[in-house]
Amino acid sequence: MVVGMTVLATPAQAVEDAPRLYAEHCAACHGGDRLGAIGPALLPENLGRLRKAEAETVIARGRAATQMPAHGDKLTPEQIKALAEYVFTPLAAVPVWGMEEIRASRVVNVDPDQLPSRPQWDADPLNLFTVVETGDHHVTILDGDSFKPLARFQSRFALHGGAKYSPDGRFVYLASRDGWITKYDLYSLQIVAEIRAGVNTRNVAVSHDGRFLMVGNMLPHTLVALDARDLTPLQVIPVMGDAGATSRVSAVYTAPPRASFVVALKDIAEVWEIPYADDAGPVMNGFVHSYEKGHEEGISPGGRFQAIRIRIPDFLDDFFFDRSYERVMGASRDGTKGLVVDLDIKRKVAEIDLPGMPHLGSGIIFKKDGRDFMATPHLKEAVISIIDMTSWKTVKRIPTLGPGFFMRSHENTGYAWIDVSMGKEKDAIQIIDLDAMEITRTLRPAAGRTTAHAEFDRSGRHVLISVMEAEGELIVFDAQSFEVVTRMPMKRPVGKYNVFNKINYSSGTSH
Ligand code: DHE
Repeated sequence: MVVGMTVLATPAQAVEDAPRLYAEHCAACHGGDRLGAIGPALLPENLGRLRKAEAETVIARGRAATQMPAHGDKLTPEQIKALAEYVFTPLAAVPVWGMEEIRASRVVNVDPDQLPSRPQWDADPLNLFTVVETGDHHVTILDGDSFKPLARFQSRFALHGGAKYSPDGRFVYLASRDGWITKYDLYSLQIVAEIRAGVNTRNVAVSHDGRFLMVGNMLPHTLVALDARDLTPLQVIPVMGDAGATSRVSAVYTAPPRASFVVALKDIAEVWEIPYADDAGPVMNGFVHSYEKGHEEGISPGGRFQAIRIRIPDFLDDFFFDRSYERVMGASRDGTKGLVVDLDIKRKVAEIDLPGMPHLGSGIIFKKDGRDFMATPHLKEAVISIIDMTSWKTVKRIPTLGPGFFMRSHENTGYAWIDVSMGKEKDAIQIIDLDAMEITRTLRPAAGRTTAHAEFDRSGRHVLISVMEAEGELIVFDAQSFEVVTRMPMKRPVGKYNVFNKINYSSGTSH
């Protein structure tokens, strides 16, 4: 039997044929090596949470608002299945993506010296939100007072993680799972430069002085330092342990009071700290040598960015810092506990009772009776844990309607907003009274639809929540009365990031 010009194959033949089918139908846009070209990389790591069944639908029907065409009239269901299987198969070897490839990928759209010195619009520049809409891979820049969009532009495929701002809040940096880093100017509403720093990237951090970006990669196993001004690559740092084993980067964070980047590693039981101050001086044990000579002269051989290794008794992920940034909490790989590592004395100093896979990265700090407490959701348990940040004891476990992903608060509110989207009641948002340490209200602003990820505006008066569906919306609440103020249709708005809260390192949001 024949469909179009294609002879129908048995499932086994289709699987055998997958590389040829890929070369014929996919390689032109996604790259012969599956590392991406005008289309995104097709590797299991980059496809993120796309399920195979969803991938089959995209191959058959195409993807709306992108250049991905439908192949359902050219390929049989078996062939489509085999292709989906093929793109979910890891590559046999870690691809090369070194300084040469990174440098060659850089696109500079505007000379940074030619950018206007003032915003080209009328709104509070510190009360903007960057909203990442993964439904059609766009970003909306939203005025946080009028709730009107200032701009909406196409992003790279599958942005992930928080948008990061320059310290003055003027530029926003975005990272895609495919390794693209985008620098966007909020004053003139345009992309300044882009660079592909990895094949599969975890996230990007911005130094507190705004000079450097550090990109953490899953593929290859590297960290990449960029000049924040125009994204010139400065240094590629191989992520390698003592015994020569390499590791994926779990995430890279900025520790402003220490003028350093702190790195969580997936496959090596170490925490890395990378100082970036000009007078960082010789760092302690375990230099990590890099491929490139230092961008600036006179700093340690091998490059400006040198990692200090702190050996720890477990693999740690998903970091959360105390206010001083001296102590970092991490979740153990088996998801049963947390560890506290002191970056000054360079060892584990406490263990925290935290079963159920805590999602520390979206935790918050709040004060009660003069003490700092940290609250975190859990990905696998319907509970919010409250930890005393002095004794590191879990002082309360607040039961919720389900396990959740994100949590938010603000200095001007006594409440924290959580989702329970990892459980069955995906449409519920719960509000915790932080003083009483109890749930005080449950909202269901979009019955039956996945609702998650809160972010406060600059003043703490409003809270924005996402309905994370293809035809989703952003819902604005009054933070005091919990009433809906307005709703805006959006295409799977995943995350939203307020400029003021981010650049001031609000204790109620992620950094
Ligand atoms: Fe995320 C942030 C890891 C799946 C939406 N996510 C982060 C960060 C890490 C991380 C390390 C912090 C980066 C930063 O901001 O600098 N995420 C992971 C995973 O390991 C996980 C579970 C599996 C994976 O696919 O990699 C995962 N994340 C998801 C999703 O499925 C989400 C809901 C939708 C999506 O688009 O992928 C998702 N992650 C987010 C968001 C943030 C994030 C919205 C930023 C949170 C913030 O407010 O700062």
